[in-house]
Amino acid sequence: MEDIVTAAQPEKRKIALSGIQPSGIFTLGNYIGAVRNWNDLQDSCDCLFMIANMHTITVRQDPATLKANTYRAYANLLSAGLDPDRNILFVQSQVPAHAELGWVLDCYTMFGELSRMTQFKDKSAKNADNINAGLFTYPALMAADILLYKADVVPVGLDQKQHVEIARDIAARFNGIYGSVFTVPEPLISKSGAKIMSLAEPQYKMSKSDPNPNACISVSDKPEDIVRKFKRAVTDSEATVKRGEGRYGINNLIEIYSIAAGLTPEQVEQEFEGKGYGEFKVKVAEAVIEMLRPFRERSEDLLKNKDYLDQLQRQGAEKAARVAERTMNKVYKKVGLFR
Ligand code: ATP
Ligand code: LTN
Repeated sequence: MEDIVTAAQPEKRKIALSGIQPSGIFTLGNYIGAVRNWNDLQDSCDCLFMIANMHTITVRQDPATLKANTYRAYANLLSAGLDPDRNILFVQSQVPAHAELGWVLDCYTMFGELSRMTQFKDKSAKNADNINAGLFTYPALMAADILLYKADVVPVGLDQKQHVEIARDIAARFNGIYGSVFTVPEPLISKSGAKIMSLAEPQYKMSKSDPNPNACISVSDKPEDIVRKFKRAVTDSEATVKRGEGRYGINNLIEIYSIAAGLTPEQVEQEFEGKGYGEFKVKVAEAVIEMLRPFRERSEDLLKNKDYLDQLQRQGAEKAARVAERTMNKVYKKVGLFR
C-alpha cells in the first residue's frame, strides 16, 4: 500500500516584473497605464518593480537631472502604494546582472527583429542626431530585465507589448538551444487606460519625454497647471462629449475622466449630454487633480529624505541581485562562459 500522503501543493504565486524609465517626471499616462495597476498586483503576485535608468541613457541625458528623476521615480513608486517589504523595488543600474545578461541576449537577438520595433523607429525619428546602438538593442536589455527574474507576467501599457513579445521570442530561442533556462513571459495589459494620448496631438501617446509641456500632465503638476492644460487640450469642432471613430481628443478625455471619476464611458457621455467642451474639460481637470493629489503630496514628502530613499534603493538592489545572480550563473554555465 502506498502510504505517502501527497499534501495539496499551494499554487505557486506568479512572478510579475515591470519597469519604468526615469526619462522625465511621470505623466498621467504612466500613472494610469502602469503604476496604478501595479498596486493591485502586489496582493496576487511576487512583484519586482524597477526604475529602468540604463534604458534612459539611450537618449542623451543631463547627469544631475537623470539622478534627480531617478529619486523622484523611486519616490513615485512608494507613493503609489507599492510596499518595499512586500515587493522588490529597485534601480536597474544597481544590479550589474542586467548589463551582463543584456550583452548575452544581444547575441541571441536578430538584427531583423530589432529593426521592426516601433519604439526604435519612433525614437530614431525623434533623435535623428543620436541613433545609437543602445537605442537599437534596447529590447534585448529589456528581455534581460524580465528573464533574470523568471517573470511570468509583465504589466505594461499597450506601447510596450511588442517589446514583451520579442522577450518571449528571445527566451524561446535560448531555451530551444540550451534547455529550459528562462520562463517565457506574458504581457499583462489593462483593459482601460492602456494608452493615454497626448493633449496637444491626441493621435500620439502621452509621453514623459515630450518636449511640449502642454502635451502631458505630469504627476507633480500643480492644480492650476492641470486646469490650464486640460482647457487647452485639442479636441474637434463637433462639440459633443461622445466617443467616435477618429475623435482622438474627446475619446481620450472621456477615457481619462471615466478612470479618474470611477465611471464607465457610457455614464460620462450621459452626464455631459447637451453640454459643451468647456464645462467638460474643467470637470476632467478637477477629477484628475483629486486622483493625483495624495500621490503628489506623498512624493514631495519622500523627496525631502534622500537618505531614506538611498537606503531603500540599496536594500531593493540587494534583494534583486540575489535572484538575478542565480540566473546569471546558470546562463554563463549553459553558454560556456567563465564567471
Ligand atoms: P518616454 O517618453 O521616455 O518614452 P514614457 O512616458 O513613454 O517614456 P515609459 O517609461 O517608457 O514611459 O513607460 C513606463 C510604463 O508606462 C510602461 O508600462 C508604458 O507602457 C506605460 N505608459 C507610458 N506612456 C503611457 C500612456 N500614454 N498611456 C498608458 N500607459 C503608458
Ligand atoms: N521599456 C519600458 C521600460 C522597461 C520595462 C522593462 C518594462 C524597461 N525594462 C522590463 C517592463 C519590463 C518602457 O519604456 N516603458
